[in-house]
Amino acid sequence: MRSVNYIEYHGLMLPKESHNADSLQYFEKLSVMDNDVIVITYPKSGTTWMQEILPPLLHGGDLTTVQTIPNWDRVPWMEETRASLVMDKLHSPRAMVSHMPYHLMPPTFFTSKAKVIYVARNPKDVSVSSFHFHKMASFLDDPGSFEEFIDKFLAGNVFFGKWTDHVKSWRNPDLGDRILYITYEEMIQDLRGVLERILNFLGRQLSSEALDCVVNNGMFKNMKTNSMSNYSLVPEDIMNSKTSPFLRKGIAGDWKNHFSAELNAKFTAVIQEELKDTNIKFPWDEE
Ligand code: PPS
Repeated sequence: MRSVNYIEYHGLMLPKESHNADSLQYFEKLSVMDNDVIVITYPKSGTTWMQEILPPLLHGGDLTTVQTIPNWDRVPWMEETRASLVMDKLHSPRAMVSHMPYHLMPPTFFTSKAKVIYVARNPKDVSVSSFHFHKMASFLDDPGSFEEFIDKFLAGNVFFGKWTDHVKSWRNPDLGDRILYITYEEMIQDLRGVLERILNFLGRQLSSEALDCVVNNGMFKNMKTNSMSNYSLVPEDIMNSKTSPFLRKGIAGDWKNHFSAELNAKFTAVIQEELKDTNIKFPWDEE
């Protein structure tokens, strides 16, 4: 909390660049609607990817908003400063994203029937992606060395706190069948299959041709060239893509290029310990 770059919200560090008292008050008072679709992610887990694929899935395959509206206004973060400016402009059903843990969601979320898509990613790859993001984003603390950053990550001294707390909070049984759990790794392996699961969960259909277009548009190499999704609209003094592009590698397993054997053992032990009293299992557990 000591850094000038963050404000504290219920014990979480949030970047001042995109969060303030007004945006958090807006978040708390937000009227969540029954047909809203909310994507929940711990940062660096596939948020931007979902901002790319959800609008055409919800709107008959139409790619117009993906080609004309920046991702942060197209599928806004509920807690960020842009939310109050764009929320009323969203087409129904609205799609929005949030990095918040379950217990901090606004009161109307709990009384609504809004559906939730939770995207998880191997925390080792999340930490690598976050490390590079901290280097390129001037509004975040300098990450220090990779090893130093991993210590902060494991301790939860990073924006939105500990990865394990986030994952655990969203396993709340009260969510019932309102929530669909997917992983970044499944999207890498079989994007079409994941999109079909999402359509099924949302009770929607798309023609095979329209789905092909959504898949194609959501491919990493195509998102890289979409100025509405690659953060090139952000001034270089805020996000310096020469240091590291926002859409950096877009792969699963890049952690293997960053972790020593010792660091890997330490990381695995901490995560396992913090999840040991849960029944949460992930495809990367055996790696
Ligand atoms: S943020 O800052 O929380 O919104 O970041 P987020 O969008 O959640 O995560 C950024 C990482 O997601 C990768 N990404 C993709 N990977 C594969 N395919 C597609 N289409 C795609 N879109 C975004 C992005 O490259 C970041 O991961 P890294 O590992 O840094 O490349």
